[in-house]
Amino acid sequence: MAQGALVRSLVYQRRWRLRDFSVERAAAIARELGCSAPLARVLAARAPDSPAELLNYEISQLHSPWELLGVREAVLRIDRALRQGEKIFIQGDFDVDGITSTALLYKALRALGAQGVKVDLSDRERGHGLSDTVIRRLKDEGFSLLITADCGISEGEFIAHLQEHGIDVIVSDHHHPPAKLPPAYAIINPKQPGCSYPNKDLAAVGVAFQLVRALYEHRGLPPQACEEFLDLVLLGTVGDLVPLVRDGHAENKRLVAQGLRRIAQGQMCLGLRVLLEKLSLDPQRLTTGEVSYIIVPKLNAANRVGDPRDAFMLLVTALPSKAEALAAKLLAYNQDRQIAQDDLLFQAEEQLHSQSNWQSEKLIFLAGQYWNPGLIGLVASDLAEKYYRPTVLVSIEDEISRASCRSIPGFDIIEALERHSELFERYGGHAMAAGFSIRTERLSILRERLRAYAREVLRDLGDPVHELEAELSPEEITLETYTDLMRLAPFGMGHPTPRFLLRSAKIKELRTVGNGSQHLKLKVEAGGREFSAIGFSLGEFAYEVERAGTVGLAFKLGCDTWTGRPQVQLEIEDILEPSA
Ligand SMILES: [Mn+2]
Repeated sequence: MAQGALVRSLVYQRRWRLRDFSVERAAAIARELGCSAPLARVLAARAPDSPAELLNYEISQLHSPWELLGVREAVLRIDRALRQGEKIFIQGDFDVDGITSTALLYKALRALGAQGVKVDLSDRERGHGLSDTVIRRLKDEGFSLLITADCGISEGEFIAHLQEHGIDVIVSDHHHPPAKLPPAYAIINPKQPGCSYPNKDLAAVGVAFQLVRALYEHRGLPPQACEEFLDLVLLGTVGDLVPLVRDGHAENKRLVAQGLRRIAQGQMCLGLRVLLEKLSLDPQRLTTGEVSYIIVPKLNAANRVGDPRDAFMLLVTALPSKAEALAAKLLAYNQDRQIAQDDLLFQAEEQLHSQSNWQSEKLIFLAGQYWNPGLIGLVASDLAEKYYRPTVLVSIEDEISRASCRSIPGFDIIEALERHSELFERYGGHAMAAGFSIRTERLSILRERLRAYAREVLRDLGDPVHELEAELSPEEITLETYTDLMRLAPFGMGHPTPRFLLRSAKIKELRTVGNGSQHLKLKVEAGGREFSAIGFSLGEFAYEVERAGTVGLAFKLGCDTWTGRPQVQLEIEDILEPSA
């Protein structure tokens, strides 16, 4: 299998491609950094021009917050508000990025002595961002400064109105800016035109963190003073699915690594400590996988089936009894969420399979009366992954319906929506995930237009192609290689755990293990060596694998500590045709 060539899975509808990288560059990296050949191959593929960047966690290497356009105006305005004792209002979004940004700004302003800081979180009924109710409250209660967190960039009208009434607005956001920016006092958004901040992928909590770093510096506080907020930065950054690494730039990964380091040292907010305890997660070994699959869903369950303020309060409370009660509440919300999500997924698939041409359409578009707007995004994700199609799920309501969209690589969903912007009441989001509200009578025209556009853009869409990072020879499959590769951790969005190719392995022993025989446990032989391997969720393919005899393996390198003595283990992702 040459670089770039495709090989087929023997058990799934998937194709695999061996990633391109320069062999010479990999050799040079191994020499320069004194690392193993396998690690050098991964670095040559992911960051050929800045390999050391991926191994660097120094917090001092974060970009200067002053590079954010608008941050100077914002800092001076907040400083004035603090000195004059103005009432400050924070409007935050309701998801985990929104509540962590809001909690971060709230805690920082309080730490700087602000007295009358008040917070509002959007909810699904009112939609993201500002609302008439909030605006009335700001005027009635005499607020003179509003700071947004993870919202605001698309709210020109509200913001114009506030500015006219003498309330200054500072927008801190990271969503895709509209063509016409809001007339705010200051806008901080790395994606806005003219902003030279190099990391365009900051989560909103990263934007809030940089704003606070600049504010602290301006007020003469030591830089370390901001580090207490890194637990929040970790949660929001992982929770919002922003890439940890892009084009060799790794600021988000650095923020996440620092958050994990602080938590491992026991430094985190009380609410998170209590939640970790309830979930039996060990702070010293916390991984990004646990954050995204275990912790974030609990914090988000509050906005999906309960009240997002419960999740926010958990992150800011200093009272142990309150933290206990709130964490318990989040776990209960999460159970409700799980049941309701399964039910909605079932309904959605039933509708999909009843559509006459569903298999040939390139975009899934489903709509149901009063589907829970808090769950349509999750189910859209499930469907987009399962059917490998961009997916739009609409909750049909009387006049205005709401929808969530999830996409696949090669189809920029926010761009697709933008082409029909005249149809929407509101819309916003990113390339892979977006949402909109629309007059219900326009749904059918939108469906036809989006499908037509998808047919064009995704004309050649085949089975998904997955990437193999590099090949490993049997001699390279060792504990030392595993340890060296772990220098790349933490892994996550845009920076996955490397997956390798072993060209040809002979199945020596095979059995199914786990509840319902869902996993495969194997002994394989390659190059005269024997390795143990585990294939999670591959149990149902035991017969095919045994019959194949000799196979190729797509795998991650793992470490088995079960016997007490750590041993290298192949974590099999897929069983491939053997390749020469
Ligand atoms: Mn966000």
